[in-house]
Amino acid sequence: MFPSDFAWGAATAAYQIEGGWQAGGKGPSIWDTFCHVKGRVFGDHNGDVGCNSYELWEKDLECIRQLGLTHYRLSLSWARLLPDGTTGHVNRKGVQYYNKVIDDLLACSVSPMVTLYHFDLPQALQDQGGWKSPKISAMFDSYAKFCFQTFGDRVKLWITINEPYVCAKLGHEDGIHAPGLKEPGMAAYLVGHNMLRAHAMAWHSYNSAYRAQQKGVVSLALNSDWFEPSRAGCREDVAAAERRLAFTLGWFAWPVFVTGDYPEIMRSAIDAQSKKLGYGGSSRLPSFSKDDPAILGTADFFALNYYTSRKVRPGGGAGQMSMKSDQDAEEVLDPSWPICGVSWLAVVPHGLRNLLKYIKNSFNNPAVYITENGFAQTGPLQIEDVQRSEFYKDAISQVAKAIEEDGVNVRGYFAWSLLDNFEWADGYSVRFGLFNVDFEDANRRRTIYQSGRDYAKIISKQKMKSIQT
Ligand code: GBH
Repeated sequence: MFPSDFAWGAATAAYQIEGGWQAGGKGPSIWDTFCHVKGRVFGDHNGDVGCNSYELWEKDLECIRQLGLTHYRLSLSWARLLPDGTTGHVNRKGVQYYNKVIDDLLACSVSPMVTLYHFDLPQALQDQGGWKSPKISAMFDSYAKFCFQTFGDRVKLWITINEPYVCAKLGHEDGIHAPGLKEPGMAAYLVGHNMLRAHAMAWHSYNSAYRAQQKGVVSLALNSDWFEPSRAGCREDVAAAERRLAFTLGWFAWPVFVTGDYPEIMRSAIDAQSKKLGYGGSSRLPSFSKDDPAILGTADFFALNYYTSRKVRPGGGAGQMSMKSDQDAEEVLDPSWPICGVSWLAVVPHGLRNLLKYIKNSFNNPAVYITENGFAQTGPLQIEDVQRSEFYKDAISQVAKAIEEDGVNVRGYFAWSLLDNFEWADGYSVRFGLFNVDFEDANRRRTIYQSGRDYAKIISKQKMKSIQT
């Protein structure tokens, strides 16, 4: 049984849907720069136009209403609001755009959940060192305060940073996301560190200056797969799966929810590997100092993005300076976990329930919002997307079990995504939407998928139940 005030939502992110990359005074972001270099993104696709939500917001609102969502998760484009990244110059048209989105949602009784940062750093700040620079945390804090001040009278659910793991690792270790840096085993830890500082500063700002009046809640959205030992009960594999989880979820959740510092497993593994490789410098995993904001306790709820699961055993990246080598954990595909759609997404519904149970037990039983969960389509367009319907049905029934049988305090579920959109390195070749978007059509026509209709049915059934009881 879902609580009567359960949030039934869908999510998007600014760069993936808005387009209007230069419209109305917007400054460039690192994703604009990244996509405009050939050979980086599938088919050299980019988000210049995207779903054109900058001009077609009202079409998105129709989709939201058609699904019967109680909540909509969107992100703000930092460079649309503050073109050079600083509050020295505020772009009024950007403020107007988001004001309209927020006001329209509220007029339709849909609550906004707003992410301040979903991968799209203003290029002007990248030019000053980006997330590797110690200056970035204070800059993010100013931006966050500006947003709380401007929109916080109406927005009550805030996410500071979406998936610091992905920004750090894919953007600075693998180089497959903007800003496209490949500095394995080094930059990602520094970026993660600065993201934690930035998040904590913004939370403290909200807590001391806005919370009393605005009465909202603030967290950061953490992605994690569920990890299981490759050979059940094999001690080495169990330990490898634990390390893999610590390096993904623990990296950020441990400091914020448990100790104020990184998991011990992570610290000792990185130190040991540094020694082995004869790396003489100071630890590659930075330490928090007295001058840093307190990290512990800087989340009012747990925001989880879950997509898939992996089996794990020791090994991988041997002898290299890399996160994989630090973890000594290799992922193995389980043949019984079907992969359909995008290559990385093995469908493992029970992984969601296990992860929720793990979060309850490891992080002191927090209120949890599943801020993303979804399934992709590739190849020929299928509007009757039976597999995705099944995916959502199974995922939601796992959430119900987590609530009823495991006592996890799940407060909401957001499908990724409302619309087919720019899927980062995969461009438009991977479709995550509950609505199809025709990217050949100048009007970017939206058409509901069968999975969208089925999600709408689930929501309306749950709303009826909550009225009856
Ligand atoms: C989310 O990340 C993002 O928040 C969202 O913007 C995105 O659209 C959505 O997922 C769907 O991808 O290609 O083998 O290197 C989820 C975490 C981590 C999942 C990176 C895909 C790529 C694996 N993602 N992973 S690989």
